[in-house]
Amino acid sequence: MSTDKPGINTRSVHAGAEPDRLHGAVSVPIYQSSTFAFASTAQGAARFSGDEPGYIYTRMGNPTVAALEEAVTAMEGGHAALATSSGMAAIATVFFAYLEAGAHMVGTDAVYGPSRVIVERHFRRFGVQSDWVDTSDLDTIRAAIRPETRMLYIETPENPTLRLSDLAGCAAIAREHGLLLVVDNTFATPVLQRPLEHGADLVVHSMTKFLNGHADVVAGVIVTATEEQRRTVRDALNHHGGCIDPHQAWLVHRGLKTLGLRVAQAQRNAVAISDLLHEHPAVEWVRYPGGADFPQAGLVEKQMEGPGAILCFGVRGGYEGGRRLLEKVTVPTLAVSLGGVETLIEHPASMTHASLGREAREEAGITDDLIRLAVGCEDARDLIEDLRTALDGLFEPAPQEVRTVPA
Ligand code: LCS
Repeated sequence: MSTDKPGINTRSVHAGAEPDRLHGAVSVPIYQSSTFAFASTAQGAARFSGDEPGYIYTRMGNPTVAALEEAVTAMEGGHAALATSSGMAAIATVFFAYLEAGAHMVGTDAVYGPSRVIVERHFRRFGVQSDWVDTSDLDTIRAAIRPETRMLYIETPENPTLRLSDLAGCAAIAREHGLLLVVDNTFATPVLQRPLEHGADLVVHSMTKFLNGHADVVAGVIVTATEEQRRTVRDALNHHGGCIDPHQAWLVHRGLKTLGLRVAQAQRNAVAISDLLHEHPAVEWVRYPGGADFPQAGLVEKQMEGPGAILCFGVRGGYEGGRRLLEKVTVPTLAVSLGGVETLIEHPASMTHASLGREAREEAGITDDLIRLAVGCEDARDLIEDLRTALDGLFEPAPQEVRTVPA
C-alpha cells in the first residue's frame, strides 16, 4: 500500500493481501499443507534456529495464516498477530504464556463465562489466583491489586452487560503496578475501538464473531504490541498447540474484508432497535452504548467510534416474559454467538453465562431477565416489524392461560 495512513477499510481489504508472486492470484492462496520442504539439511537447521526466515510446520506458521495475521495487525495497529483455533484458544494461550504458580490476576466480572471459568477452575489447579471485579470502576481495580498481581484482563464492552471499562485509565493502573493489560476486543472490533492506541499490551478476539462475520468458523487471535510479546506468545502457542487451520484462516480473512461494512449496517440496525425498545411498553429496561440513557456515554465518546451492534434488555414478566419473546421472534435466530450477518437472540443466564453460577452472575449484573440481542445485517424494517409484533404479543395471555369456552 502506498498511502501513509490507510483507513480501516483499506487496511482490512489490502493488508496481507498482496497478489501472489507465482500466478498473480488476487485472493491469497490456501496453503493447505501441514509441513514445508527444506532444500537442504542446512536450510532445515537454519529455519529451526531462526537464522533463515521461512515456513517449517503449520502449527508454527503458515503463509495463508500469516496473511490473515497481517490484516488483523494492521487493523488493530499492533506489532504482530497470532491466529488461533478459537477465541478461547487465544485467551488460554495468553494466560498460559503470562501466569505462573503464585501469580494473581484481576479480571472484569461480567466476561464471556468460559474466559473466567478457565482461570477459576483450571489455572487455579496450577496455583493461579484471580479476582473478578467491576472494572468499570478504577478504584475497584486498584483495591483488587496485590503484590503478586501480574495481569489486568478486561472486556469492554462486557459480554453481556455492555458496561464499559476506561481503557486509558486501566492502562495507567497497569503501568503503575507493572501489570500486563489484556483487552478482549470482540464486541467492539478494531473498526470501533483499538485498545493498543489507549495503552493496552495485548488484544484478544474471538474471530468467530464479527471479524469472520458469517457464523461458519470458530477462530481467535492475539495481537501484540511488541516483538518481545510476539516471541513469548508465539512460543506459548507453538507448545500449547491451539493453531488455526489454513482453510479456516482463509475464510476469516475473506470475512474480514467486509468488517467495516457489516459493522456499519449492524450498528445502524441496532440504533433503530434501541429506539423501538426504549419506547415499547413491554420493555422494562434497555442497555445499549448508543442509547440516550446510556450511563457511560462519555466513555463511548472517548474511546469508541460507535456504540456497536449488541444490546441487552429485560421485558415485562421477567424471565418468563423473556422466554416467550425468544420463542416469538422470527427474524432473529434463537442461538448463542454474535457478530454474524444474522441477528441472534439468547438468554445469557441459562446459556452463555450459565457456567459462572448464580452468585457470580448476580454480582456481575447478569440478571435472570437479561436478553442479549446481537444485531445482524438484515433490513432494519424487517427486524423492527418482527420485534414489535413479538413485544406486542407479550400482552396477550400465554398459551396455557387461554381458556376455551365450551360449546
Ligand atoms: N470472548 C468473547 C467476548 C466472547 O463472546 C467469546 C465467545 C469468546 C471470547 C470465546 O470465543 P470462541 O472460543 O467461542 O471463539 N462468545 C460466545 C457467546 O457470547 N455466545 O457463544 C459464544
